[in-house]
Amino acid sequence: MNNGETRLSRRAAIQAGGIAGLAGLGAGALARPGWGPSRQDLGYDAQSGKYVLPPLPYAYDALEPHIDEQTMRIHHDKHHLGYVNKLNGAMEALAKVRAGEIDGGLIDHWSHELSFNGGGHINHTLFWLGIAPAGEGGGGEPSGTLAQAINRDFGSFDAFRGHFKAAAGSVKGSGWGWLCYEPVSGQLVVTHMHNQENGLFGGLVPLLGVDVWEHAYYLRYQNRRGDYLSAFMDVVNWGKIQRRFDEAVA
Ligand code: MN3
Repeated sequence: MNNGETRLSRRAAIQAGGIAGLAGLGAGALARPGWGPSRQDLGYDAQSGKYVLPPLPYAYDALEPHIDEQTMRIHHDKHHLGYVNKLNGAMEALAKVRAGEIDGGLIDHWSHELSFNGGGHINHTLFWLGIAPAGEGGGGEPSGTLAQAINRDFGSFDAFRGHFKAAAGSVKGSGWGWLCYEPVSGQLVVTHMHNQENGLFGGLVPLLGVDVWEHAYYLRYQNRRGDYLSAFMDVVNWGKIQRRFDEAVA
């Protein structure tokens, strides 16, 4: 899966480009992995310099009956917006700390606010874009190189599906289940993360995430997290996940 030539040429370009090359790498890293064509779609408005709540790419009721309209409205418009607002607030507060306007002893508090709400914002953005209504890409099974990689690394799609659901289902409290690309070994891995931890900072490239905080399913599924996870698998947008995978291994 790894293309050593591409990696080498990219490294050579960075070395040749010096600081400009590093800046280019930063922009590339921001754009990975297939989150959308623009920063606006990723939840960042470069003009205002603020993180923003990206609109859903489908109607609130489009995932019925798998994920209900009321849950989608509350989850997107209230919960996700809360992460965005608190992420912007943390960035502003940290700037004030640097300017000496706020007690430097609050770095610990604002650093936690930054990582928690930053993770929450990115996780949710990936979540909304990783699912789709039936007939518009949602459901079914992956094909192409992603299917080959899943078969190679998990044995079969059914084995992956069981592993993914078990990892997400066994989160203690609130968190996320993830399918990720692990760039050191070049393998796909399934893992779970607690609260709003974000594997981007650990080098994992997230491909498919499922929110297992109770706000993501409790209205329709109550304590039956497994039923929610089965329904989630019926709305996965495998075409989008394939594009994220393509960019991760490029
Ligand atoms: Mn959530």
